[in-house]
Amino acid sequence: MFIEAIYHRAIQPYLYAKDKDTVHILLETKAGDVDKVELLYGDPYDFKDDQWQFKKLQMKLTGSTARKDYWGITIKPEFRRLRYGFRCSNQQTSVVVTEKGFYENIPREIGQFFCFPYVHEADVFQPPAWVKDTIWYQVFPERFANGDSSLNPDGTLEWGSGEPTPTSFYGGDFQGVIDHLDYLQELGVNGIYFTPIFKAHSNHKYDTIDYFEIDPQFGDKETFRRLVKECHLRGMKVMLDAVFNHSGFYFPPFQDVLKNQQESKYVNWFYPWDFPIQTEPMPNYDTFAFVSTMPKLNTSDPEVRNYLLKVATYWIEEFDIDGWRLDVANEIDHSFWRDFRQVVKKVKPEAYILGEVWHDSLKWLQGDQFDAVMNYPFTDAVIEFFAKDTIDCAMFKDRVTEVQHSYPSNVNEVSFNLLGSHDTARILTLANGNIAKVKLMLLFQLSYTGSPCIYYGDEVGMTGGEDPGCRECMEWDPSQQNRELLSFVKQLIHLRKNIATFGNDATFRFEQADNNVVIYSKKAKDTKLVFALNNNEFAETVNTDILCGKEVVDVFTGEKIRFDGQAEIVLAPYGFICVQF
Ligand code: ARE
Repeated sequence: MFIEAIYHRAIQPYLYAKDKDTVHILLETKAGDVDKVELLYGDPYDFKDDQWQFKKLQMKLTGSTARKDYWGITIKPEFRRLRYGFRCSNQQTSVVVTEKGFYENIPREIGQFFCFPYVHEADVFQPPAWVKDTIWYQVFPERFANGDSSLNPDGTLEWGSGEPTPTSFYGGDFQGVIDHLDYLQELGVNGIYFTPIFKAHSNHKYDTIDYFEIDPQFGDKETFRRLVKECHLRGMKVMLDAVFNHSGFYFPPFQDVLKNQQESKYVNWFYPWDFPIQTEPMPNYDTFAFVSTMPKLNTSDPEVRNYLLKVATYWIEEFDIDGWRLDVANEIDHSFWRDFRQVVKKVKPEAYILGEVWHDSLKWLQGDQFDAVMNYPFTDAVIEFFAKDTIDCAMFKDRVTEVQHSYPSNVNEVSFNLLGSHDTARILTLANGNIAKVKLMLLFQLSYTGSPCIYYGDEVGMTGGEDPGCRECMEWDPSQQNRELLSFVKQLIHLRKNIATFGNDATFRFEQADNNVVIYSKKAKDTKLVFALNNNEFAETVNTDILCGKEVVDVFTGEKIRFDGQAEIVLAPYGFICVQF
């Protein structure tokens, strides 16, 4: 047995309280090395004749990759206290795994064992429950719909004309969004994520001029208030984009620094390297990337902190927004985000705090900062397997399994699972125009654990390359839309909303992944879904014993199917099936 590959530590995601009564425990072993893992657990003070009274429970194999097996278990400690260890066994041997070492036999000293001292409800990470039932739709306001041409900026182009450039304007505005809320309601989405809407210079508004004003090209505060109200009337949540890592070039405090240099009262709002401040040939101050028009804000400065925290609460208190997406969240200090969470949750305990972090983000998901992050590792795995065929299905399974086991389930259930955004090429373009592949991606996204997000226009088959190509005007001409894809997306959203197991009320696990066919299951108390997705341009017949002897219902067709003997599923090219039993 490769005991050097056995890993557990009494911190998340290996140990955490799922709720006030329930503890989740995870152990890793080398793939295929261990056949059985037993949890040895009990109350740290429960002794009889000097013997610790512990119980045993067999752990479940919750996932496997080429490198690791993941073993999980859920327990409810009777007195909220817990000491525990593991016994790992295979054909040749068994070993007892404790915090203080590996043993042949169970050690007598309680201090050897891992410890969850006491399960306090106050310590449980409780993201807003409504997010588990939310299907998001991302709107880039400048490109969604032009509802009030009187607001058009100078040089506004005809809707949908030409290729978008970093400086083009097409006049998208709030009225345009309001005019299309019925479309979004019919689509079935119940949350809208808006990229920045505050007064700014560019068409993307990530270069803020005034954090307390709506950009005039989108409308005014009253129109925005109406927009939020209309969304709420339709059961849709509203999330805005907080650009706190940097301001725009024309942000008055930065302009003051340019004018008064080190004499400026705002000099500490930024990170000047030396004076005079200059933007060319290279900025001599911190910026986002190396973009001189995006000076980095010093979020450790008390004045900046107070200013930004006021922004955070203002848009909640005055307009009742439901969440914040945090731009370049990973480059702002953690202490600022802890304060941010405090003030936001104080004014709206159910607000959703979503960080833009493209990499491992556990540091921000300890319950003291973000509720979730934009799950780009999920995005990358789905795109690389289904769209680009740059990884095989075993690698796809491994990548998704690793992401799934990198975070507590409380986090996974509200993870913002996207296939693309305003920063990435569109999924149909990445799939080389293959609609069938796009359908497989959407099916996987909308049946996976978390809170899925649809990027505007993907549902009607819009194409577009990297930024700014992915920011074309929304296609509203039905004759130019892929209406068949649109009805498929509506069907998926309907299934996710009406079959709890399709969404978060179920345990996800991969069952098989070979020959470019992925089979996974979603298990709930009294029902189970099995999905098989064929990412081949040819038909594939797959055997899967998971369905042997089962009578199932195809959730897409309603057809009853009985699998006698060895279950065989014939999948059409890029075909899929989802059965319930
Ligand atoms: C403009 C041009 C781009 C050019 C860029 C850099 O349009 O073509 O590449 O300048 O000079 C906003 C605008 C962009 C604009 C940018 C800079 O929307 O159009 O780009 O400002 O002026 C990283 C960051 C991530 C960031 C992306 C863009 O980690 O936070 O880069 N995303 C946010 C927003 C953007 C926004 C900004 C930040 C700035 O979502 O829309 O850009 O406020 C890998 C890495 C990621 C990296 C990602 C994308 O996956 O892991 O860290 O994200 O690639 O590059």
